[in-house]
Amino acid sequence: MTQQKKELDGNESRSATAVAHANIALIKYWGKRSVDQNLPAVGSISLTLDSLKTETAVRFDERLPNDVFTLNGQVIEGTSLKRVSNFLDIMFPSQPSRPRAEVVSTNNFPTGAGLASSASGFAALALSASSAAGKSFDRKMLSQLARQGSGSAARSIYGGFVEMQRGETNTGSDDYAAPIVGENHWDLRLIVAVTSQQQKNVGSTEGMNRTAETSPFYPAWIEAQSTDLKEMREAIKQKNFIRVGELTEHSCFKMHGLAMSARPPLLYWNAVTVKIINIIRELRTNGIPAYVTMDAGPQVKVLCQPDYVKEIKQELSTIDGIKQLRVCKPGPAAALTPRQKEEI
Ligand code: 2P0
Repeated sequence: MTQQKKELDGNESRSATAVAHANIALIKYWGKRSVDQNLPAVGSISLTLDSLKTETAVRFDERLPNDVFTLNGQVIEGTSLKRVSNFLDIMFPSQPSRPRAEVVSTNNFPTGAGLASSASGFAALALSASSAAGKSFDRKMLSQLARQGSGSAARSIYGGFVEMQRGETNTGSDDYAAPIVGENHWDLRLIVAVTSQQQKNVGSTEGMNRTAETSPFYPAWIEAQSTDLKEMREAIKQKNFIRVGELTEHSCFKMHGLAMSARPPLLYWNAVTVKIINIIRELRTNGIPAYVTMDAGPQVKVLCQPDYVKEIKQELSTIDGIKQLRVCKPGPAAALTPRQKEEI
């Protein structure tokens, strides 16, 4: 994104296509210090995944009367379209009647089901839309932009292990992600067990806000985060698998305990989620190092080393109700595709 491009003006149409990969938080983000600006109340650390991705093509066209958003071949309207339109508005702050856009997006995994589709989605949109609009944004600016679409999307701008920092300013000028180590630093695996393809009942934003307003544990969650982040950063750099695994589970169960303590409580798991958690704990007592993490949905992601994948998959295959198992490796940063500058 260092290349200078002419910004969109006049009667023209410009397009760009980008791919971004989902990321899974090892140290979780939950809670906002500003809802309006989507500023996280805590930092977070994630791993970008190679095989869960979103490809998004954006075409700005002065002749379009409205934005059009297609996701996985379906035209999307209502709140999701509004979220995309609001995001595009941010890119034209001095232009109240910005050119409308056609946004065509494809996820190669279930959408809105706790598999970080908004992370890869808004990261791909930030990159494709800014490129199509001729804006020369560096990675830091892209991360800030993606964050305004979805907090976790700030991390999907980068590959490998990534840290999102909680800023201090009112504007969010210091709320952005940065890489800790790239995707080639450490050959780990994350086995994603899909237990439900359904969209979650309570979205992350609503869940976070409810938690912040009603959980008696929320101040303690905020307080402890910097220690978790520091320990995880060090464990990743040292490639200390057991430490990374323990910290991953600690942050995950702490986040879910926090969410369960909201009023009304948030419970993102189903019976299969719990079965998987128990199987992994059992495997560990039998000497197989593996650790679970769950997000705002019932899917379980199992962190392990490559040598144990076969054995863990075999154990998981004994559980009824797992719809899909996907083995992911550390993945790359968001990137424009070769079709990036299709002029219509
Ligand atoms: C995370 N999650 O760190 C945490 C853990 C889910 C559980 O970030 O409101 O879609 O759009 O900023 O990024 C999912 O929430 O939330 C999320 P918004 P987002 O990955």
